[in-house]
Amino acid sequence: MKNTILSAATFLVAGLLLLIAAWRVASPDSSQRQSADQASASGETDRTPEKGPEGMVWIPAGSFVMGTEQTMFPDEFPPHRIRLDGFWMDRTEVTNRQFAEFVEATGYLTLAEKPPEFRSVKPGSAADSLAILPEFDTPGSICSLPLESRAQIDPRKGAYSWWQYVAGADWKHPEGPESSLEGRMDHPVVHVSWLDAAAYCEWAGKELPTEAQWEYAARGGESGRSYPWGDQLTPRGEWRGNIWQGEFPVQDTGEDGFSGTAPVGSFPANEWGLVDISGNVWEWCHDYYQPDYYSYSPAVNPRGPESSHDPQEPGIIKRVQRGGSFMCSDQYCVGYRVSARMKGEEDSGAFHTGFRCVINSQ
Ligand SMILES: [Ca+2]
Ligand SMILES: [Ca+2]
Repeated sequence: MKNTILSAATFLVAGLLLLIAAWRVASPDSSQRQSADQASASGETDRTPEKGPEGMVWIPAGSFVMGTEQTMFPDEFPPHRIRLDGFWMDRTEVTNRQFAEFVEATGYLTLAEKPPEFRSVKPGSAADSLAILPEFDTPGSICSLPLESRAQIDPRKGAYSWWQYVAGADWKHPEGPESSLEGRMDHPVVHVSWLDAAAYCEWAGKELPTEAQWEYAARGGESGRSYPWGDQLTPRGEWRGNIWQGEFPVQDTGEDGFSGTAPVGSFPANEWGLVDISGNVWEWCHDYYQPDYYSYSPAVNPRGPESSHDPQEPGIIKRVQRGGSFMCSDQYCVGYRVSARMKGEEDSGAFHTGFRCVINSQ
């Protein structure tokens, strides 16, 4: 699990690449721009169910172009047409209130609340021989610590200067043992691993969205756009999601109204009624992560590769994360682009990572 710290460092590399790429994403490829057609994967016309589960919206069957050419990130390439059946999706990220109901009903303990173990290491890999360092051998999770200036960034540590393992940080203590959920029950739950999110979904009778479902839903029926709300980051000067403004990682000015997480639904929904699909917190998807999956992904209802493979950390089992978070800025991560892919080891959460669920129609 402590490899999450290494994963956090990849944000830095990714951020630099994205900075280079940022000029390219400003004008999406109009050749990809088209509405999803409204036919199910089996070819039958999709009918919107009259009434669905509470807090969920119907995402109609259709097809779309997944991925983009407008990127320097090879894992978003090649763009390819995908057809999906319709499904229900949570309108919001799962909130602390909802997660508390699950914990109250089941007594579930998240992994951040338990003694650390390596649960996401591939047997026989080089990582299999790693030992948990003493300073990490206590329950906790990953937080970004505030810096007073960029002078506090240690060049030898890089992103480790602000991403740190905090003992006692968990979903009930988002910034560590002195913090609480007071006033934050309608904020998205954080510090949940993929395994925790999957446990919640099973209890709720739901599933994590596949990566294809997530991107299709985020695009709201438009294949070529950069963001869930269109092609401009701030149309008419308005912020449409909770991300980072100001000098990263020193000062989040909260120009969009929020530093840190926001109550779900604080920003307008996309065409299909989804809020915070980009920004606020990263969202776990069902799929294992492989950077080249798009080159051989099936065209109908893809559910991800059979196993994970991240060349940067081949011994670690990783799942896909989508949508960026309140920590993403145009200086650094731009993970709030609808095509942007991220990965995280499946046994680790962080203070900017949550999830939402789906119910499949079949
Ligand atoms: Ca913000
Ligand atoms: Ca989100």
